[in-house]
Amino acid sequence: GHKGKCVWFTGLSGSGKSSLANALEVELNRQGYHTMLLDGDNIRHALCKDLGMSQADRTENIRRIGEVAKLFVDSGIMVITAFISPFKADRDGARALFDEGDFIEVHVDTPINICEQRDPKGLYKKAREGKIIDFTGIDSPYEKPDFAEVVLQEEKVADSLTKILCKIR
Ligand code: GGZ
Repeated sequence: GHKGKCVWFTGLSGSGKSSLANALEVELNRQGYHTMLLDGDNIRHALCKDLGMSQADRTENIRRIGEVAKLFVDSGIMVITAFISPFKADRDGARALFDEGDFIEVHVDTPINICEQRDPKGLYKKAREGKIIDFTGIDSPYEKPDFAEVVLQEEKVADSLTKILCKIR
């Protein structure tokens, strides 16, 4: 394809955003799409390493990610972003940069108790102990989307990918 789009994952820490984003990238590559995955590794540790987890810093994080995604989309690349992006206004700000239909919001709607059970990095435990403050879902809010192009609720990865690919076409 020659037209880029942005697949914007949102959801709690441990919801499965990163795994799904990676699986989506593999599938899109298999289908011949040129992709760019924006995640903590290439954004939080690089372009946004000056930012923390306050509301203002998260807002600025998402603003920069939206602008970077827009640049790649304009060059014809399929962009996948995997950030909590907890604030509705910030996600809508990113959405506003794109043409209608080019921004696909994917809400990975895994309940917090499941995310906390998984706790792959032990962050929920630390947040409960007060060793991490401003943790999303514990003492920092997550604003669920009122409208997302795709809502995923603990489905098989293959089914999730099918739903997303449907919206890309
Ligand atoms: C939430 C935090 C926090 C706090 C560190 N709250 O699941 P992870 O570990 O690998 O991904 C989370 C990531 C959050 O960064 P984002 O850039 O996605 O957040 S935002 O979109 O709100 O800007 C989590 C880890 O960093 N982490 N501290 N306080 N998650």
